[in-house]
Amino acid sequence: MPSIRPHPDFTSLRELPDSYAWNHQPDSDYPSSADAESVPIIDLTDPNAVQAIGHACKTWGVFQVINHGVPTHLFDMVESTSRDLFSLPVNQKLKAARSPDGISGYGFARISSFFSKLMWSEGFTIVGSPQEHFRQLWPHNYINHCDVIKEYKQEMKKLAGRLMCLMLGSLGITAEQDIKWAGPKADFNEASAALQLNYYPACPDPDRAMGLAAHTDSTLLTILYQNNTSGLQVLREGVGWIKVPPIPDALVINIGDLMHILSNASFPSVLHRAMVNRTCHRLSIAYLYGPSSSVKISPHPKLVGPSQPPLYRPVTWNEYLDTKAKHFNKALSWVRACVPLKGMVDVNEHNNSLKVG
Ligand SMILES: O=C(O)CCC(=O)C(=O)O
Repeated sequence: MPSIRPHPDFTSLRELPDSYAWNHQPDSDYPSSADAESVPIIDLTDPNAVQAIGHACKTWGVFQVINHGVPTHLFDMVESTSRDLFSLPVNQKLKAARSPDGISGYGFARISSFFSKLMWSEGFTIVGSPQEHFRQLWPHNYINHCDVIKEYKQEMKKLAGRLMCLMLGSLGITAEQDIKWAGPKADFNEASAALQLNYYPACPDPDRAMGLAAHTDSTLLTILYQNNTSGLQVLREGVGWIKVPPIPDALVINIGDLMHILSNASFPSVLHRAMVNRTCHRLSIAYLYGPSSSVKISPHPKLVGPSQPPLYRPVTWNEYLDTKAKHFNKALSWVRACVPLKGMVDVNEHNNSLKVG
């Protein structure tokens, strides 16, 4: 992964360098019918939230949640830590650079190696404690920033456990009875996660640039916070790219590849990308949530039967990440257990054939 080569100082560029110029034509990406479609917004205090979530997961693979219980001040704090981080001088940020075979630290988008053009963004990945890296970045002030990240991750973990119960509940699966790895309290306490901070500077030629290329997440689910600048788009089957506008205090929830497997393809993992903006920079913070390392994810037995064979073989998160690192958006087809029955469509394969990169 080309994580060490620094980006130029984005703020000094008046033109888009050729290495950042993508060949896409954004206008043709938006069919007029896209205007009528918008990603569902679900109020978690609504008594019908389970049904609404089930419907959104099946038909979109993405939705926004409001009234989720995460305190607003935490978004302000994590946004402020991210802003402080990305506004450091490049040489300072490089002290916490992701190592060539590592995951944590500062660098280009990790999917960069699959594309010939560069993405107009910087990222910082946190797995476990960020203390060692943060100490390099802010020798005198790292503890406050570590505390913010710790608190944010704790809140996200609680919300992710709750969302798991709601999503699975919509499929008739009860965490307490049907998912051993949900733990004795059925709160998915042993789950693993990474936090991905993304920064998209303002760009002199946004129509030709790409913030983060189209991809699905390798997670069970992802909880995305975006600041008040738009940029996120999801691919809607048969329609095209749909913008996901920022809503104050809302969080975007994406279905990831592992949930697609666990649901035996009932839930599509959503293809998404981030575009950039001429005047405003954008920040997003993705909580990437998956099972603990020993758990094998496979289609749930309740969703398998004579007319519904298991479509995927069991995989751990690490095995799947290795497959994704080799095959990127085709990784799901590498863990296929059998050919789909006549008439069944694998939405993910269909998405991949529509638009990747
Ligand atoms: O910035 C965004 O809106 C998308 C971020 C994302 O897809 C990711 O971090 O994987």
